[in-house]
Amino acid sequence: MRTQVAIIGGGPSGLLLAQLLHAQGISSVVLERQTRAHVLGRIRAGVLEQGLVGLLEKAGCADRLHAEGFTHDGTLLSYGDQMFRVDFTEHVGKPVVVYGQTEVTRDLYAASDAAGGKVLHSVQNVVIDDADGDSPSVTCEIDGEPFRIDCDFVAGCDGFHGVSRKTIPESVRKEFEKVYPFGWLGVLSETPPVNHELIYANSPRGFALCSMRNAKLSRYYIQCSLDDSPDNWSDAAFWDELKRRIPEDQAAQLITGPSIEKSIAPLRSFVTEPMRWGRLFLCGDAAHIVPPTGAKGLNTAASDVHYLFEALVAFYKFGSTEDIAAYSDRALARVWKAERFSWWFTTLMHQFPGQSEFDLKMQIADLEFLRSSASAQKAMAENYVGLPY
Ligand code: RFL
Ligand code: PHB
Repeated sequence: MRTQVAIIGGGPSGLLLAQLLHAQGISSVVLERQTRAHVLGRIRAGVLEQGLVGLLEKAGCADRLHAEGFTHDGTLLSYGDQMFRVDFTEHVGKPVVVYGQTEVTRDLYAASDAAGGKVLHSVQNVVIDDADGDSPSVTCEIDGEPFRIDCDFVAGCDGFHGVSRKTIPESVRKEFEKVYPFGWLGVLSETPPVNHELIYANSPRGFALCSMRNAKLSRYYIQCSLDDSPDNWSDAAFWDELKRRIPEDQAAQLITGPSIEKSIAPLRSFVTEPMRWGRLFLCGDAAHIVPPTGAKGLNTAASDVHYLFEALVAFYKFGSTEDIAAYSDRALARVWKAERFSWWFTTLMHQFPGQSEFDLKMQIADLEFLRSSASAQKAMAENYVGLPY
């Protein structure tokens, strides 16, 4: 089979790129290792920057997002008994939208189905060949049968554990990593959110986050140890611990109920450079990971998709290779700023094993500065709503 762009990975990056290309008449095939049901069963991001909303509009799949998503003009931060609000619209004139990644992915699949898009599932043993030559190809197995795609370009949208990044020779690739000594235990429950905005809480017992998917579906996280397991946490124990980590008045109004999903995610900062090798481009989690504090993962994946889409359109419409050559530098310039923000916000809000009294004082001083300084709030808001593409 032949296509213009072979896309490895049918998560949000791969599906969004495919839809944007389709709207420009550029053909693609998406190869996804899992079933569609598996991809749609993953509970992940919940906060979308305007940049991602704009891309979804351009891809023709933002109708449900506009109907069901919630505009958030600010967020709450707490430490000790203090709680304060950072107002995004006041400081930078832009809100964020709360709409689950699962729903974004569902909408992208629906748009792909409507457009007759080619998304092949349960694809095994993907190998990318000749990515640094003029005619790359991708081989794999589908239902045990060999399958080959010849293409002009390969987009590696296959997440942190995919094959695309590892296709770039080690002599070319440089990786930067920071692993945090804790994880997030997340719970999804069919209960109304405790507050109409998100609450990021720094407590002596560890970080907590109160988030949501809609008016009847809440998403809560608590910092946990890396060797912990969701099986160690009954629903009652989770709610008790969450209540101890958020301000008393919020805990008093928290409505609890049975969890419908419970999982632990490790926290990591990771970047690989470069993000292009010949005709292979890395996009999203395949190239970088942020800790979830600050909600930058999916949004940074979206900015990669934007730069890659622009580069491919310039190539196919005008024969220009300038943007293709610039892709890695352009994407990385924004990626590193999102990495910095996510690292800063994670460091500010979590308890670190072995943290000294001095380190704790620094966290509190940083939080008090943020609470009292309009310019510090503006800098936070600017990063939270998303830096320009
Ligand atoms: P994905 O979503 O991992 O999709 C990659 C796809 O590639 C497939 N794949 C392969 N396919 C073929 N062959 C192979 N060899 C393959 N290997 C893998 C996989 O099955 C998968 O379907 O990467 P993508 O598309 O780059 O999207 C990135 C986002 O998923 C990720 O950055 C966010 O979920 C991170 N994240 C958040 N980001 C935000 O912007 N805002 C948030 O509020 C937010 N909250 C979160 C998060 C991530 C979390 N976890 C669990 C990691 C909260 C959590 C708890
Ligand atoms: C979520 O709702 O899953 C969520 C929200 C904000 C974050 C991370 C995760 O910073």
